[in-house]
Amino acid sequence: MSYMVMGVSGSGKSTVGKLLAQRLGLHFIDADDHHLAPSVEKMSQGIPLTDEDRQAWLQKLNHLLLEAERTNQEVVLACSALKEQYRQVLRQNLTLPLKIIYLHGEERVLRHRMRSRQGHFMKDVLLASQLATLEIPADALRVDITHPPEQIVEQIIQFTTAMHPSSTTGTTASFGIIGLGVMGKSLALNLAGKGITVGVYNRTVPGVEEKVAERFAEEHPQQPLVPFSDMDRFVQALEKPRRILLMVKAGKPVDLLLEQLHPLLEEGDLVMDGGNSHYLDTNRRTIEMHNHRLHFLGVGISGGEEGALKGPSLMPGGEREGYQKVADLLEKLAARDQRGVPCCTYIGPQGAGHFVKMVHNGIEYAEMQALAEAYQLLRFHLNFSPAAIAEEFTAWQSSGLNSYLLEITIAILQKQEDGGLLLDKILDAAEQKGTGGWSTTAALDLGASLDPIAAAVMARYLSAQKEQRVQAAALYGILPEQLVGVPLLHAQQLRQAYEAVRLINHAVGFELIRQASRQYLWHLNLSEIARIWTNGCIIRSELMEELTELLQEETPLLQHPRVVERMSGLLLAFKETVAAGLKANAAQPVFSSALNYFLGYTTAQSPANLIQAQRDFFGAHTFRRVDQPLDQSFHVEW
Ligand code: NBP
Repeated sequence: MSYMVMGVSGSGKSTVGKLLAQRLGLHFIDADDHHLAPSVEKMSQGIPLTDEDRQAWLQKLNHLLLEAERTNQEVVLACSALKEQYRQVLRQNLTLPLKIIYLHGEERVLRHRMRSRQGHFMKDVLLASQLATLEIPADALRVDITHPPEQIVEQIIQFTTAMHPSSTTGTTASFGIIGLGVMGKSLALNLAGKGITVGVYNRTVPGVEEKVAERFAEEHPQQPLVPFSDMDRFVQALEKPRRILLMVKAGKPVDLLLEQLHPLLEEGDLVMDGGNSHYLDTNRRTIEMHNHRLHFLGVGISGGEEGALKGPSLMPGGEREGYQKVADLLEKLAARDQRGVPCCTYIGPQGAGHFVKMVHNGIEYAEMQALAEAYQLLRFHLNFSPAAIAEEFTAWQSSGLNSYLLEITIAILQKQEDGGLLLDKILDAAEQKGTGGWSTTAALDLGASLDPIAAAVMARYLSAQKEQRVQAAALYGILPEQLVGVPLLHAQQLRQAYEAVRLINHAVGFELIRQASRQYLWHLNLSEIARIWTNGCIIRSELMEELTELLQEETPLLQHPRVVERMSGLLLAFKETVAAGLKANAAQPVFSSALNYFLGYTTAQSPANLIQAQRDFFGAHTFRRVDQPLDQSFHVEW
């Protein structure tokens, strides 16, 4: 097979191409050496070439490739080949495959390289026009140019090896993924697209799931994916220490796979569970795998299918030593924050990664429900059309409330099907997979308040009782009342209430993490957790950027001076929104429980003294007195 190393000027095509040719013992062709004289002259004057200028040059290169093929010579061609139509000319009449290696670099890196290059005819002013012209081939092996040329070439060779595993004698993959469902496939493509050879395995269920890995690799012939249906061969094909990510359904399948895997592994190998496993299961599995002298990480992954493909937020927890063995790959896999730092950090020991992912999902539940409640008020009580709500939400985006969930809500409100809103055709019964409920249980176990998140979980359960709701609606005849024209509520107040709800949702979520950190001695860094949630994950938002800074201090979020000032300014609109909404028959589980939580949280003298008195009255449970030392308990014959 021959190769074409392509990319814009400054990407290092010639260097990488030449080195690759040397390593593989192939003939090297540098396309720059074959430009016609008028084109070289034009380029040195900073004049971009036209397609017409390029035509004769591309045909000349195509002849060279055909000639190499005719004489059974494999070659490495270094050529910009920016457009698909140029690549078509280059490939014309070739019968053998021409593997495309695309050298990818950010503009500032390319510009810097161009400026430090002496005596090359390509002016750096042409770079912008090249980048505008570039059509990245979907089937190319994409390699990041920030690595040294030797490393890039190594990646390309690994890729070749992966494509032809039979030509190798041992190791073929740097990373292994078990479970090729939605997430496993996307994560494999993410890593493979970065030049990492990924061994992929999926179970075989006769007649139902057969050759899943093989079919997946066949669908992506240009990616360095090495498929296996045999667990033993899969394990043997991995570089040591082995790094294996399980992307299977949480629960029993994880235990079954670990049982199957551990006898095949060697001391120091690492297994990661990337599914939404319960953190207590991860605690247990960490110990079990440790006893087998294996490393184990519970890796929370957020971002859905698209995030997995383009860069998710990763929350790895477990033994730090295990993390260090895979940090390079996980950081490559992850999204980047605003400063270009990977949205991946070592979270803490045991099941800390899965705990944090669980709370992420809890916050996600409350954020989704809050948006649903805002939508409901606008649509059914303030008479906004779906298009007007989308417009209103778009305005919210530019007033500090931007978030991924708000973005997708706007898109949902605009999605039409057969001339009507698709949303109106969706059954109003929310489903769930458990993580929101687990957060609530964890809060109960840890003695933390989680009101709006718990309310969001319960709201989903209530929504799922569709039949009973329809019957009850008919029995009571309670209908949404219009708030239009009534000076009780308008969209601006609702916006402020929504802002307050979000602050509270996040505050309770982070407090739950703080509580777990204290109780389990995990030493979690809340600010760093907020940072890795600023991109790649479902709850990424402008607010999360701010929380990264606010959480650097130990102060609970709702007591941070900036939050106190903000909440104080929002409170009136928040109360008016909830009051008006309830009065107009709008159920607002998250809005109202967030408000209740907030009012309770800011009440210095609560009525809990009465609770204590009642407990002592009927059960002699004792109470503490404000006029006596607090380490003493009292009982009274009531
Ligand atoms: P899918 O349902 O798409 O895929 C599940 C995978 O688990 C399939 O490869 C399936 O194999 C495999 N599997 C099952 Br089910 N039972 C197995 C067993 N006993 N042994 C071996 N493999 C088994 O799920 P997904 O959406 O890719 O999610 C995978 C994990 O990631 C889950 O824990 C999920 O909660 C978590 N997660 C999902 C998302 C998301 O947005 N989807 C985001 C973050 C985390 P088969 O093909 O042979 O049935």
